[in-house]
Amino acid sequence: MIQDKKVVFSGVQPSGNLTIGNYLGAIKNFSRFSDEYKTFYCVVDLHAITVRQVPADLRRRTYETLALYMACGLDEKKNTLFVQSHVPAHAELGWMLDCYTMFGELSRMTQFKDKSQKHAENINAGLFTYPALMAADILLYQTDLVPVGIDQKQHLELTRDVAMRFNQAYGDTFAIPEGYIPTDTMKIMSLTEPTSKMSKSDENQNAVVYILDSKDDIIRKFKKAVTDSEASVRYAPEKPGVSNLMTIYRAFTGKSLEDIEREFDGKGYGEFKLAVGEACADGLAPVRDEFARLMADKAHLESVMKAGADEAAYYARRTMSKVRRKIGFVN
Ligand code: AQP
Repeated sequence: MIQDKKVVFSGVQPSGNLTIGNYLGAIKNFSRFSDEYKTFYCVVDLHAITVRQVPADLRRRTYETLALYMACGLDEKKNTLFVQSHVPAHAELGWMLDCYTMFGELSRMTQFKDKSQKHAENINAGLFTYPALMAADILLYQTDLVPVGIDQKQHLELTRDVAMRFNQAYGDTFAIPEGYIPTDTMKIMSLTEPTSKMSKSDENQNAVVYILDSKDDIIRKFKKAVTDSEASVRYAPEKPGVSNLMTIYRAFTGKSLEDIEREFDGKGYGEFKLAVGEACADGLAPVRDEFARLMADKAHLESVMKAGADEAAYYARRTMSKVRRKIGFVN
């Protein structure tokens, strides 16, 4: 709680071009909190370097992720928009929380297991302790609510455990955050392997729809999406490809699953996939236009980053002085 408002915090890694999974699972929901909550939305660049990044790409994507936040409706006057590495308290609290997070807990994180398989040549300590840094991101701002996709649920539960452990040892220090996981779009799946999550770092470009893809590319990717041989538009666990496309269509049109089944009753997958592609491309068109406008004014993006970091640092300092005192560091 800050002043009399509850606090929302969330972040996205500038580790690739953002996908409609990032959009529907996270960013699209951010702006609904702007009026009633004190909101902190962060570009989590420290997290991104747990996987090797090309420096110039990381820098460009950091600007792009901030611009996308704004293009998706986050007004910089109503939300604190900033870059994680601009507020050193994240790394500082991250280290401290490393010391209150157990090896066994971190070993159970499925994202660590997945990413260490995917990046077998670079299983670094940061990849392993990533959840303690994420806990620091959230706990620094006395966060009440964290809007994320379902893949982050396990990290969020660990954040709560670490906060409770710390509070138990030293008395009330951190607010205990809750997740806000959208029921309809909590996990958008890959278009080519619909039993795996759609991820921005997927090497198969056809598996992923990026927020900034052109209309033609979006339609082409949906046309190629893996479905099944039954040729009926029906939502069912044994039809992961079709169910995923229905989820995406529902998110962009607001239609119910029953309406969608009726709409495509007796029609082939070709027509259905084209409709999904068009709805998605049309839904994203305003975001793409606004993004282009924002990216043309880098100085403005830099002033937003700077003001956001100043504001975030102010709140972070309040938590850090409490934490330092409780741990026993000399002031
Ligand atoms: N497919 C998805 N469906 C719903 N939500 C998703 N999110 C990610 N993918 C999906 C949500 O987007 C937010 C930001 O994610 P992140 O950048 O912190 O990293 P991530 O979860 O690891 O996302 P990616 O796209 O899979 O990135 P890479 O490939 O770099 O690992 C989070 O709220 C996440 O839940």
